[in-house]
Amino acid sequence: MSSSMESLILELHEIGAVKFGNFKLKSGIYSPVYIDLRLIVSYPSLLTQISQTLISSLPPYTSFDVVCGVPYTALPIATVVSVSNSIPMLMRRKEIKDYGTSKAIEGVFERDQTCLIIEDLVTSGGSVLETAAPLRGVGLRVRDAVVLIDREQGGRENLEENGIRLHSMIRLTDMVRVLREKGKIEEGVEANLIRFLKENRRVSVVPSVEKVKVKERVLGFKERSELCRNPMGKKLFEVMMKKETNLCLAADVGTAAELLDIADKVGPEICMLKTHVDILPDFTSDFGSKLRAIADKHKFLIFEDRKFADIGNTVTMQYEGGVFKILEWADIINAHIISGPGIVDGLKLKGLPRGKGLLLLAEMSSAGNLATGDYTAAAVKIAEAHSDFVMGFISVNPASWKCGYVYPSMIHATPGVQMVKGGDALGQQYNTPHSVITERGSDIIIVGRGIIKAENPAETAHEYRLEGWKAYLEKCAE
Ligand code: S5P
Repeated sequence: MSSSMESLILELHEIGAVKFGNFKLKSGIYSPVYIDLRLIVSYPSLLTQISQTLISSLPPYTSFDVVCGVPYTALPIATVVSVSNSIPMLMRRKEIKDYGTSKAIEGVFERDQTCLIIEDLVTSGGSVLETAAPLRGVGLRVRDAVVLIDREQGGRENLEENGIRLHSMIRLTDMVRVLREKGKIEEGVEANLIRFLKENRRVSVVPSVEKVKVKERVLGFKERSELCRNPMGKKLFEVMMKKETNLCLAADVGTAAELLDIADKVGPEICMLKTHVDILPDFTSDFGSKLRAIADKHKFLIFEDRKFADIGNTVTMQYEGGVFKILEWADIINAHIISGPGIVDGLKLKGLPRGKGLLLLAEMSSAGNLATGDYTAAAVKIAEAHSDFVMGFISVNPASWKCGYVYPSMIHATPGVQMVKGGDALGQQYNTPHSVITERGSDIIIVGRGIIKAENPAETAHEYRLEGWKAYLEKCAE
């Protein structure tokens, strides 16, 4: 360790930014060391020294166009870095207000520019991820984060898993060693800390989901797929881009034989085929493998519209067992949130290890349905907390959602779509592909009777596909 780094450590100790004792941390665990870097604003020369060393400690391969500090403690550090190196800075708002022009990210930038995140202290890396999410949400690239002190409790690994390299100036163990060598702390204190770090090696984080204001920016499927944490969501974005289709067929036909037949005919036009397997009188245990062969041939994903709604424990059995064994063959399933977040935990237990994805029913298309307002908002909250498994929503008008955000990594699939606005005799309500994608803010049109009752389903599916994709391109060009 260089002598300037040693003197920096001693100075931090001197001003009381590093304390030893027994402290309760944000995560609830007790730590023998407490680091409070908020004080450095009172020591301008120390702040300057930290800011200069942060930048000069970066390996030469790191390149960036802008810097952004993690609010709040790192904001002054980022400001000094920006001013003294003439690198433009961005600011992330912790709260996005529903009024005025406030945005998640303040400052001037261009999509595809690279942003370096600056942080004072990293434990799990959760705060860095919370700042990376909105930056990535507006199209910026985030590859590196630089931190003054790394507590060595999994931050490096958690960030690595999210595509961010962590560069730390000082590691906690080095800091404590220097303080012991300089006689500032007893040997026992150092041993105590090493034991604590061994026992608390990895503080886990639930990565936060990117959100941007509804009107802020429309990202394309390619950029959105990069933000996606659920592997099936990523795959769906990729299928849509490759095949240039955002059409899902709701294959509500009378028999399994008819379903397999229409799947083969319409397969080239769709990104996803939706089944209601419990309506098929001739269902046999090889249905899944037969449908899978057709899906592989035409490169579409299989979505079983099971609408799970029970408690977590029950849905694990419904998903995996019974006659249908949905887990074996369906790529994607959906669930109501009426029973609370436990349903997602249950389905995730079975589905996530096998790379599956879940759509939450945040809204419904039928007249008088109760999935509105606070209910929809609750679905969004649950999705946010499970962005590793929830890949998106069944929604009808996400552009009108009160929260005022869009989640670029989450896919919206909308049922109740026909070429002409209208409805059926049992409460179904239809909107056109164009209005669903452009005005209502959805990504995928789910079409059933509009295609299966047509004289030539394959030809009609082709027309829906062109309409849906044209609307998507129009939205991107806005
Ligand atoms: O709110 C909803 C949710 C779903 S998944 N409204 C719906 O209509 N669906 C499904 O979409 C429904 O179960 C059916 O399979 C399909 C719509 O079919 P269509 O014939 O009315 O296009």
